[in-house]
Amino acid sequence: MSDTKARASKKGARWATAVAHPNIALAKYWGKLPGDANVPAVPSLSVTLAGMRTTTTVAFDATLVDDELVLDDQLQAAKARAKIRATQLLDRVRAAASTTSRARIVSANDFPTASGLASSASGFAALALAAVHAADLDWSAERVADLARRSSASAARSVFGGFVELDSGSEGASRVVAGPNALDLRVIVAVTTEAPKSTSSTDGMKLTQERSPYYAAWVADAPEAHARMRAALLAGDFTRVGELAERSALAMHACAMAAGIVYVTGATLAALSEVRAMRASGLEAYATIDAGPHLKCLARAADVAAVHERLAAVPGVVRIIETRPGEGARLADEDAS
Ligand code: 2P0
Repeated sequence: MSDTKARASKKGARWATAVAHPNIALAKYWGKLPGDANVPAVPSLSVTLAGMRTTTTVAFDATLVDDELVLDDQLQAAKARAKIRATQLLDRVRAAASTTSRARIVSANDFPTASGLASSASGFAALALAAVHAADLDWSAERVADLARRSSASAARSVFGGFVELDSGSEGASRVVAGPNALDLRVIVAVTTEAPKSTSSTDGMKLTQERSPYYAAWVADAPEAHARMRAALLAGDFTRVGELAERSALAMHACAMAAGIVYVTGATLAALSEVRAMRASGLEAYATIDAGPHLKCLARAADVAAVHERLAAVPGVVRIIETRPGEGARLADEDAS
């Protein structure tokens, strides 16, 4: 269905359903600029991952006295972090649409929520797109991404498909760098737990900024690391992208660890060792790790089966998810996948 037709058919209905995928940063962001606009302190470059998805419906309803958020079948308490952030996003949409209606949000992930698999990225990207359409606002993807970024910075990147960058600086804008087929890349996720993580990204970043003796060095290094990643990606250089991605992840974690923030577990480190053993044995794979204990392995399409088998055998790895570069956020009735 075309965008125009989708909007026309929803006119007056005041609800919309959107789907979005998580993304993982190949060049990481960690830390925020001062102020309350939620702008990253460093630029980042990510890949949006088909193979995991969030589906979110927003329905404005004038009879509701408060917004409601049902996340993975659980009604969230008024004080829950996700509920507060969702209401803040809806407040921005209500202001733009000149409405006071509260909304019911029903959101579901087909992968572990809040455990470092970027569920807040896909969650707020899907929420932003669904809310904007439910309110009948005719916004560009860039404006939807700006809305999503204010709730969770990495969510701006999930609005777009393929390889996406998110700026630091006053604007915190995001854009596509290259389409999903720009690089022969697959991402094999080694899930190490289904449980939520103990320290949120927001809190982990704040503590890192306050306490890490290496934070200034991280901020000084990251723009150049991002520029090198961008160049390697545009050159189609898988090896260089992999090397830079592993370096970025380890630099981020080293900086956070120096502040006492430890997201990795024994299983994460065992998986990292296995990825390095793969390389030593001629299987070219690289590791990246986000604000949680899972390991994401970067490999070429032809090597996915071999990487899957070796990661699945690592003690502490509970299951494997195979993903590939995918599309950005879209309305459910435009979803062909
Ligand atoms: C990233 N992460 O670039 C980095 C690397 C996790 C590790 O962005 O505070 O959900 O909600 O804006 O964007 C995760 O943090 O943080 C993240 P908030 P966000 O992908």
